Amino acid sequence: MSRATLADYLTTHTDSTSLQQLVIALADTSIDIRQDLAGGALNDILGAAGAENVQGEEQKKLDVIANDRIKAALAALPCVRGIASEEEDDVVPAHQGGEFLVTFDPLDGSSNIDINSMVGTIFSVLGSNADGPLSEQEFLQPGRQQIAAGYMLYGPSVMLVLTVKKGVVMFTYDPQSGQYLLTDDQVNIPADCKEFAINMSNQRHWAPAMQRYIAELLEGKEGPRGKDYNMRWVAAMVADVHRILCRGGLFCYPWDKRKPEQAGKLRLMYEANPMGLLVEQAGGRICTQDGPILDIQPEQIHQRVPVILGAANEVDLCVSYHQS
Ligand code: AFP
Repeated sequence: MSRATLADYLTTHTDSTSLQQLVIALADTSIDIRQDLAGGALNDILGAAGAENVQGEEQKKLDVIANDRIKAALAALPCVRGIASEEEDDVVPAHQGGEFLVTFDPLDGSSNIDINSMVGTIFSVLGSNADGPLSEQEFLQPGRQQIAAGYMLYGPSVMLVLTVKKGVVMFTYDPQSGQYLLTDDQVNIPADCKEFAINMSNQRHWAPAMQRYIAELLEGKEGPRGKDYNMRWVAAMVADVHRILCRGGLFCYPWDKRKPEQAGKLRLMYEANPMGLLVEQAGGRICTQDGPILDIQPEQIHQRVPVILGAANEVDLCVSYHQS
């Protein structure tokens, strides 16, 4: 069976050759990161890098390696005006005449590296027609303005999941041909589900509305929802969202009263917005307790946000509990 390559898909779904080049460059870099991961301890990629990122989180060796690889690949493209990464303190200029800004989380779920479990790279592409020196301000666009978004998931197989705002498609890396081949062009998140993902160890710290919503799911058939729910938690948003794109479900990383001044754990520009575009393009929903994430006007590049995403009816119900 002959399958479309990533290049084939891009040629037929976007007129912008520079966007095509950008996505291909990210795809090529993911193959290098996959090589780093495949060797594990043999490649000396496990453990901490010995530094913290701007958000005070310990950087793993592979966070730094993946960040450097992606930064170098994007900086080589004249269409890229600037980049912002979860692992960089500030936005990084590339080419003044470039039309794209790229934000990325080079290695989401990095606590999974040392246990040989799933991790991924998440990216978002924004436009810019500014000239002069690059500023953080240019990046602060609501998620709905993204031009493209996606992720590469390093699991038993390596997958690239993409939206150029024409639905969501999944490619699987074929080591024999060295190509990403189209394996799913019907990605759809059903409006209802029977599976949720949340870090239950934080339950006592959530807002009362979130506690009520999850408690009702846990009551199963005997409770107000009248059905049993299953639970999963990979500790890598990229893998949890991938499962939801494959078989439906709900994912939450809610506000937590231990750090009331911190909106949530996940980053708006590197995680929530790109995943949000994918989820909405697949027919799902992504919100905070107050409303759609893709409408949020970002205030700063490393901003955090509470996240409720996946099956539309579940997201709506969860949000309604917060509003009532
Ligand atoms: P790291 O990349 O720093 O490991 O964080 C991953 C993440 O931001 C997100 O991908 C997970 O859903 C979440 O953290 C897991 O958080 P817990 O530590 O609460 O399991």
